[in-house]
Amino acid sequence: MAGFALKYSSTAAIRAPGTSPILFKGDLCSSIIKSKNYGFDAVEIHIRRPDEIEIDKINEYCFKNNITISTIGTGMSYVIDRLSLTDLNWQKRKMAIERLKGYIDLAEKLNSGVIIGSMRGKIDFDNYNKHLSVYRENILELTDYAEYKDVPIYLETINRYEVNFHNTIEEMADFLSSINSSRLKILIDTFHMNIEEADMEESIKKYGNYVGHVHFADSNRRYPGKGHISFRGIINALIEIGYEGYIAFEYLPYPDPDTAAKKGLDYLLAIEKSIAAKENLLL
Ligand SMILES: [Mn+2]
Repeated sequence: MAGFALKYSSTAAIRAPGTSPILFKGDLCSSIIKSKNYGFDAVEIHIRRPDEIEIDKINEYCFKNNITISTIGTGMSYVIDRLSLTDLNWQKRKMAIERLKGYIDLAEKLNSGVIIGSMRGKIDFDNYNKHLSVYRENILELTDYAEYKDVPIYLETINRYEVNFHNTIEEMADFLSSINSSRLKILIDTFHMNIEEADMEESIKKYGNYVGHVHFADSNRRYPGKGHISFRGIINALIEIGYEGYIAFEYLPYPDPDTAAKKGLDYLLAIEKSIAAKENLLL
């Protein structure tokens, strides 16, 4: 957004339950136009299968409206199809890998990144080492493929009630440094951070080099400003680390998608404006 430091993405899905944290539902091309009209810089699309969208049409709409597809959300492949990278059944794991390679192929064509969040799966602690070892193998295979396709992968740090391992940014950063791929970064999500991080701003500053993508939602998964997270602090931390990626609005479309989109954007842009004004005063 002109004059502002940060870039914002809406979230869109063709189909999703009303209770999922996605702003716009229905035809993706309409959501692209809507996002542009609200002032978003990009759209994050959440899709179940990589082959369910018309790539050329999406690219054409993005080009015409001067907007991009920042990221592809893959959570539906776990929520609906139960595909995960920690599944101890090798056939299911193979299906998860194939699905994710499909998302990477799509991302290459849309010039986007791929999110791996829920697809990390849930593990049982009696088999912790087995789960973690197949997980590592799978992530290595996917990062190799992503490097070859030149597509970034964003591994999401998720709270313990949804994914039961690597819940803090520190744990995720440790895992990433053991993988050591230039295409693998962390997706930080304020809703999850609010549950897991001792100090959200400090974590962002400390692990800034690892951060590749950001999800914004307030403490209650509503639009920023509707809960108790300090977005001023978060925005300051992101500016301080020189964050250049996108911030996607992954929150509940309450009371309705349009109000939620507008209120969230207005709130964050007002914070950015006041930070910029303060900086000018100090000069
Ligand atoms: Mn998220």
